Amino acid sequence: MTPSIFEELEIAVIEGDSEQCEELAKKSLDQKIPPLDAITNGLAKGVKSVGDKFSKGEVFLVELIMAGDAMKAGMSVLLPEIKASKAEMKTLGKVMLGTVDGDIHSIGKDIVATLLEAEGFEVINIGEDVSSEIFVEKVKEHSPDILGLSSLLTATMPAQKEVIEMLDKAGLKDKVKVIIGGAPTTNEWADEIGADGWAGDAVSAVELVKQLVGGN
Ligand code: B12
Repeated sequence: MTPSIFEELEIAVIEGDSEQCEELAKKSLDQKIPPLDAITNGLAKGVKSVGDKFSKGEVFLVELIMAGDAMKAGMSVLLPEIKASKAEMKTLGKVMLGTVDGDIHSIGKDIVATLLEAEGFEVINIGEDVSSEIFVEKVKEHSPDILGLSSLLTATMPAQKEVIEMLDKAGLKDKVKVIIGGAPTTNEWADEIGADGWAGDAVSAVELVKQLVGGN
């Protein structure tokens, strides 16, 4: 049986083949597959599979890096399409997103950023490995309605807590709603550190942001 386009995307990520990922992403668009489906059911499955193998010691870091790059290559084709498909201009609110100190994982955060933009939010993506001090400075500078903190490493989750504490000390905690996410984080962790919300994927993140902005 020939593999589906989703399986092909998954395999291309597992093989760390960036060029193939780009080609297949274009092919999926030609086949009128919704770009978010190609990401979720294809690229993300591949990257998850490599991550699982990495944690069991079955693949090396170089394979993890190649899988991450391949996923990003596919996303470079698909994310602009998500934005373009919802070109309607309306600003529902301002959301600032960043990955916390010591953590360079960007893929999940960037998907959240794109979906929020597509839904009509103004998004300020301040990147990865952002120190807690910079988060506070940027909140002062841009006054976002929502601040989203991404963390993919258990070792960097405490930085989410630190940002919230520093916002509190700076008298900004009541001025911005803080949401958190990233694979190792949970709703319980969000409660524990005093975050205003948690979401496990980009679609729920959009729902959460809408809810929080609506409740302002
Ligand atoms: C790709 C990847 C990398 C790439 C990152 C490339 C990039 N530019 O992002 C590279 C190779 C650089 C990398 C490096 C490392 N990685 Co890595 N990596 C991964 C991998 C395979 C996939 C992550 C990913 O992109 N997933 C796909 C996206 C779509 O999912 P997501 O990130 O979870 O995001 C979704 C949700 O979580 C949520 N979300 C995400 N952020 C936010 C934010 C908010 C506000 C909200 C509401 C929601 C939200 O929505 C997103 C979309 O649906 C994971 C394995 C895994 N299963 O997660 C390991 C993993 C995260 N890495 C791991 C490790 C250990 C490392 C390294 C330490 C390896 C090393 N020895 O050097 C380094 C760390 C470097 C650093 N200082 O950060 C471990 C972490 C273990 C742990 N619990 O601490 C994992 C789990 C692999 C494993 N099983 O061991 N990694």
